[in-house]
Amino acid sequence: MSLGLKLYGHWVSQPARSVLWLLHLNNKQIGADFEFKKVEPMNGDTRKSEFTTLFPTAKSPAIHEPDNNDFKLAEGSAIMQYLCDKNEWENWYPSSDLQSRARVNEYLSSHHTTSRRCTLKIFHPVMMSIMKGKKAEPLDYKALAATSEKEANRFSKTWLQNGPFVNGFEKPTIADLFAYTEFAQLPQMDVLERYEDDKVNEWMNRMKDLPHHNDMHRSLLKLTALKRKMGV
Ligand SMILES: N[C@@H](CCC(=O)N[C@@H](CS)C(=O)NCC(=O)O)C(=O)O
Repeated sequence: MSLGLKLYGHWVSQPARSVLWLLHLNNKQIGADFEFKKVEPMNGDTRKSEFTTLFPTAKSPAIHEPDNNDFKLAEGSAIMQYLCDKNEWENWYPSSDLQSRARVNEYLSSHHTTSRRCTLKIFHPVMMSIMKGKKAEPLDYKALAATSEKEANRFSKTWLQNGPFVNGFEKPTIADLFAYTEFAQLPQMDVLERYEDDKVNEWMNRMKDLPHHNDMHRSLLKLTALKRKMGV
């Protein structure tokens, strides 16, 4: 039986977790409402031809709706925008108020050159060190923590000054789901205990209270347990 929607991704991937969280927050369950197809970026799965023929961007997350004109879409933010529009999840991505929608888009447009640096500059070296195990060069965690503080501080000054959620919203939107997986992973992986910027910590606490938070981050915490065991 086709469930209509196939989501390709991995639980450790930040944008994949944001998409999975959005689906769960809207009562969409794996196996009941959509199919979750695990792709392991570290094994090069996203560069294999079975994946790239469907998704030439060679990155996950990506979705496929075989019964809907064989629709295929990659890029976490584009997927979240599409799912919200299609399912009328107005509270996560406003459609009737153009200015509210534009404020969500404003954050999403900046994400890859700002918050995403948490993954590129900090998460990736930690991940590589877990993968190399004993052969890994010791990481400079002090420097990684300092970089994390810099990114969090910039995020706070740009996006958390005008309200409890990103860009002045009273309730979380897909912008928060997208940003959270970037910033939360650093304390989750022991890069630092908490951020110096209280606005960031308070925002993270509000996000932690959302349903399904712990389920969405279970794999990352398992990875941290492995990292601790290996002493890297
Ligand atoms: N801009 C993309 C980034 C996606 C991305 O970086 N995906 C990683 C996993 S987190 C990936 O598939 N990497 C595989 C590779 O680079 O070969 C998005 O926001 O969805």
